[in-house]
Amino acid sequence: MEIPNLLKGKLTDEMFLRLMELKNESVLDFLSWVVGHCDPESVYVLKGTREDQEYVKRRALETGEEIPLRVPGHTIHFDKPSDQARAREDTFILSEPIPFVNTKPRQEGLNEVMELLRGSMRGREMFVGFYALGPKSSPFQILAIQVTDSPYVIHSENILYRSAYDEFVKVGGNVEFLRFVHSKGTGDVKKRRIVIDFGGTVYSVNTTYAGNSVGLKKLALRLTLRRAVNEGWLSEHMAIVGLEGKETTHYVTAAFPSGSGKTSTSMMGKLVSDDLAFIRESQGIARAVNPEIGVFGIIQGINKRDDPIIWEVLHTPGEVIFSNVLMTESGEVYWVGSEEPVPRKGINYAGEWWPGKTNSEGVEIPPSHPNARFTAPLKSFRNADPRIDDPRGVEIEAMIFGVRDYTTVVPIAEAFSWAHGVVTMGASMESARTSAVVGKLDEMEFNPMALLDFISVSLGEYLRNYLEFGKKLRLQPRIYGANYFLKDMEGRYLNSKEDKRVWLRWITERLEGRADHLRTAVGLIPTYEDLRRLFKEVLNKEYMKQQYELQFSIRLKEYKNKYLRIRELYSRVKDTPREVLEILDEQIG
Ligand code: SPV
Ligand code: MN
Repeated sequence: MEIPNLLKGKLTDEMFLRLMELKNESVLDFLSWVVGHCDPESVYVLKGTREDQEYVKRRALETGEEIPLRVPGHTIHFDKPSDQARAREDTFILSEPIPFVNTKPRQEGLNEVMELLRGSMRGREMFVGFYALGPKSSPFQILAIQVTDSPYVIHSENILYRSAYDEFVKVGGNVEFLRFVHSKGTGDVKKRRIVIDFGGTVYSVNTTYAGNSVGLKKLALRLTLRRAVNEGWLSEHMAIVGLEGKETTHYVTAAFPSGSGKTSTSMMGKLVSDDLAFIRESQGIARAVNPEIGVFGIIQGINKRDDPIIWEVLHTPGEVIFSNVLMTESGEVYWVGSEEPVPRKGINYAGEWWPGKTNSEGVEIPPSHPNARFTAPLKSFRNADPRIDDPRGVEIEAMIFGVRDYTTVVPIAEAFSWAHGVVTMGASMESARTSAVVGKLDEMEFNPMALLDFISVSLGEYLRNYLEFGKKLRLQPRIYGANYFLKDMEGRYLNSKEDKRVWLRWITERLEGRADHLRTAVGLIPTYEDLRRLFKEVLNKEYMKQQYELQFSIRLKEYKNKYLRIRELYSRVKDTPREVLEILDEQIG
């Protein structure tokens, strides 16, 4: 094995040895190519040791990408004002056209991003990180390499993913791995590009927002989703949470569009995952793992009363990166919805901030961006499940599909069957847009399984795989549709934030055969008697018949229109499985 001179010239002796130890030609080829094309000043190869982690953090501070805060271990990072969320318009999958997906012809997309990446790391240090998605040495494991000129990005990767240099060494030359190339570039957001090549590489340039730059998160999801569809498993945008039952813990998955209650749901039980899940069939059982080991969560609205666990993480010494919140002179942070006094001045993503400050269009700048976030390791959360690294995964008994829907969907309902749930709850999700993506707020969007932004195959193929996956299972998870956002005719929310505890308890009791149901046209709903009991037991609240009727009357006209819209969409997707249309037809009635 030989390291090409171009690459060798950027390495210290120690880094040279680290690369040699891998005994892997394809890693060397890949890195030589990046170095040749992006031209960094030097290359730091991470083994994932404590010293490496400390070095990256130090570099993040030295380059100014992170600023230390008052609480030890806490830092803050700012993205550009127009780089605060997932950038749909600038994200391309290189392939033939796929319905609902932003695609570009391969050569055109590659040419464009290569041009933007050429020399983009000049004068900067390049980091090379080795990671695993999923528990190491497990059947779920997928290896990946992140290359970036941003210490903030590699710091985030270190918090969010399992370091796996040792796995690369163990598997040696034959190892397959995903590749992520990121460069801050010139920082010109107008030239932001995120380009997904099914050859196994994702390129990202002129952006730092973690959803666009931290490769192993949503960029990897496009690659793993496609692989899952080809191999017969599921790679999903779902939390995994353990609900305590009478005798055992019941693990459930929860898919919600960003900003619609997924993280808070995952705090209401034992936390395995707050965002992503790999689900495989083993001996007839659906088993799930978290590809990640950290949380990149929305911070707006987190307060001590509603989110005590997250609150604690955000106020305890330990590793936390805040992004795009307000920082005060004394190194404190403030975010909207924290129920703390608003500081009179500070620094935020748009520079100096004071109450009433407006941008160039005269629009008031909030102290923290609505998509401001925190990055923290799972192990900091006191509800972290001890089975996070279980190589077999946890057995999934139920799947929740939740929407942000003001007009139609009942707070909680159980599907008649796996296929009914997959089609009428998962594949039929429509949800109001939130700040997690660039675009007009509150517009209703079709968002099947909360992953339309990440889908990388035809929806028909994706659903075929889903339905077939269920057929392999001896114990099919029950499926639930949830909606925490239903409003009455006057536009008032019909539920409070904490009510979701009751819906989760109902699911738990259903799984244990302790709660009853009422059969409706759209699914099985709780009875008034059970909910009255559960509201008392869980929240110590009275629950009135009238509330129940407002929340659980089936709005048939709205439902029918919803399913007509959904059917129309699927009838335009050429490879929609016939079963999907049949189930929708039956639902429309
Ligand atoms: C989400 O918005 O769903 C996230 C953050 O998990 S991002 O990485 O931007 O997708
Ligand atoms: Mn997400």
